[in-house]
Amino acid sequence: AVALEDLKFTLQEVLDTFKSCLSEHKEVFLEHYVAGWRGLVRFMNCLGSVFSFISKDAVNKIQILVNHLNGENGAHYVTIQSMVKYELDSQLVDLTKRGSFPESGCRTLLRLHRALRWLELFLERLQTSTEDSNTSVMCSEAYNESLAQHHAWIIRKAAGTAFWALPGRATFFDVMNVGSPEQVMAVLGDTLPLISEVYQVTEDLYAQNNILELP
Ligand code: 1PZ
Repeated sequence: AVALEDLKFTLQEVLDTFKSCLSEHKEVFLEHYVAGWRGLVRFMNCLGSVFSFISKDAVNKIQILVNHLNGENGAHYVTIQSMVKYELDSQLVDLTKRGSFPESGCRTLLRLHRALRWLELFLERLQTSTEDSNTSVMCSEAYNESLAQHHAWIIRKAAGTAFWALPGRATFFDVMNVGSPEQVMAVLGDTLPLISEVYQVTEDLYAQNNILELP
């Protein structure tokens, strides 16, 4: 029989992956970043099939980055910093309108990066929530403050509809599979600063290179 534990997701693992993203010189390892995203997608899949249109897009983007990592120029993709430098220096990025490079690492990662801001805002809300807090409300507030600004109307509608299918706080905590609500809070307290740091380092890098609005 398949051990249930192998199938079970635990948020702790995912959050630990984000911890290993940053090098001592504050570079972000793409391999770990992608692994973190894989875990988040697994988590999302545990929440129900309404979220599959969201996870499909995330999986697509993860795959594009993995292909870069495993491709012949993989050595340039070890960190987000080296990726940005390589792609910009070699003119492998569409800067103002979509064209020859719809799968550049820079534009692909930017989409996940923006979603990471959503995650940060959502987890912050979860951390300060109480038993009667509404996960759908927390989720859509976080979304409206972040990702929504980059999404067309039709996507915002679809996302908004999916949010209402989110399980309540207690179930949400169960799916996280890290233990009691107190333990969930402790894990969030440990990891939120790391996610924020990964987000901020990436944000600064993209800002310095003027690539925060890649098409
Ligand atoms: C727990 C509930 C999950 C809520 C997640 C909130 C994010 C909602 C995003 C809904 C959009 C999904 C449909 C795809 C949209 C794409 O058009 C955009 C832009 O990409 P482009 O078209 O430019 O190639 N894709 C994105 O914005 C990336 C979205 C990734 C979302 C990952 C969420 C991960 C959540 C982790 C759960 C803990």
